[in-house]
Amino acid sequence: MLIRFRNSCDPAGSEITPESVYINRRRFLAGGAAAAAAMMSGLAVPAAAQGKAAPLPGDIGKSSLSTDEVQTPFDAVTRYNNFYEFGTDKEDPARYASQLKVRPWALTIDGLCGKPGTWDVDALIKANRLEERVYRLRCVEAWSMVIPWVGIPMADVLKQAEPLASAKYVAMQTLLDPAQMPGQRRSILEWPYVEGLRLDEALHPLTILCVGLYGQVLPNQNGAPIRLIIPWKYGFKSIKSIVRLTFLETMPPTTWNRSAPDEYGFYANVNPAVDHPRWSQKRERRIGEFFRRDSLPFNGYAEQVAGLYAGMDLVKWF
Ligand SMILES: Nc1nc2c(c(=O)[nH]1)N[C@H]1C(S)=C(S)[C@@H](COP(=O)(O)O)O[C@H]1N2
Ligand SMILES: [Mo]
Repeated sequence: MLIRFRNSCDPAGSEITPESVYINRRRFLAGGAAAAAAMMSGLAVPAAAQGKAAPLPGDIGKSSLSTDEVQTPFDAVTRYNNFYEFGTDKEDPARYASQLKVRPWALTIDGLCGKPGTWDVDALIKANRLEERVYRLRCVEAWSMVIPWVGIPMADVLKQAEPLASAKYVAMQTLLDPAQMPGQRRSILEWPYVEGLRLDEALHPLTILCVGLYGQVLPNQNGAPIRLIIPWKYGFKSIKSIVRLTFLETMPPTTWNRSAPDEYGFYANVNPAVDHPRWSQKRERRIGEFFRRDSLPFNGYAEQVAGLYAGMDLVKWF
């Protein structure tokens, strides 16, 4: 039997309305009490359920880079996910990611730098200043959320490794462990999931390594214990459960670009003027809302980041 795998962060034809209806119906059925119970339960703090979680430090700073838009409810943020290592359905990560052992966790930083090394993520959390960053995240599938992420500016972490002048890019890699990640037993994508940024994008003050959300330790389905959040690019750039960051001189390969180069470029900046070959990017649905809204260049962060791309043809470099 030939199954056409929908080879993408890809809305099925019927996808966009049903998604938000799904969330709304679930929330309606669940009711406030059940939703609150879910928040208090292990789903909210999967690492704690393993008995090893270092709770986030209490003094999480607020950031002037946060949006004051309405935040997407916690249950949508943690039950409607893309994390193909745990399956391709939006509910799969919440269902299966709790089996991932996220502590202790080693993050290696290597390549073109003066101080390569391996850091324990909890030590990294302790040693750095955490900030809450309320950012929009816009999926290439034309939906978006507003999430109070908690993270460390990526620049703070990268600078500790002392990148050399020859370093122009940062390659990033998710854990490869098919025993823990059932999706990796299928060749849906080439594993491990890899992403990359130009070094100036990685060092930009908006870019964070995220370790929590809604003031809590990052749930496994959202990419525990440490994942990227880069809010002006489509969600697939924000790689989860990172084990390695490597400074390179040349542009690294990226998973979705490898999988479908005509559909997913290296830059993947949110650009409503460049349609995906199979659907429009002009509008998006904020999860939980009924009417679609216009998508904004750079996901609304143009003022901060457009300068990074001065002189580039962003239709060619999509
Ligand atoms: N390792 C890995 N990282 C990933 C993905 C994935 O499948 N595997 N999906 C990406 C996509 S398409 C999106 S939209 C975001 C979703 O993040 P969230 O589930 O925390 O909202 O994670 C991104 N990071
Ligand atoms: Mo996505």
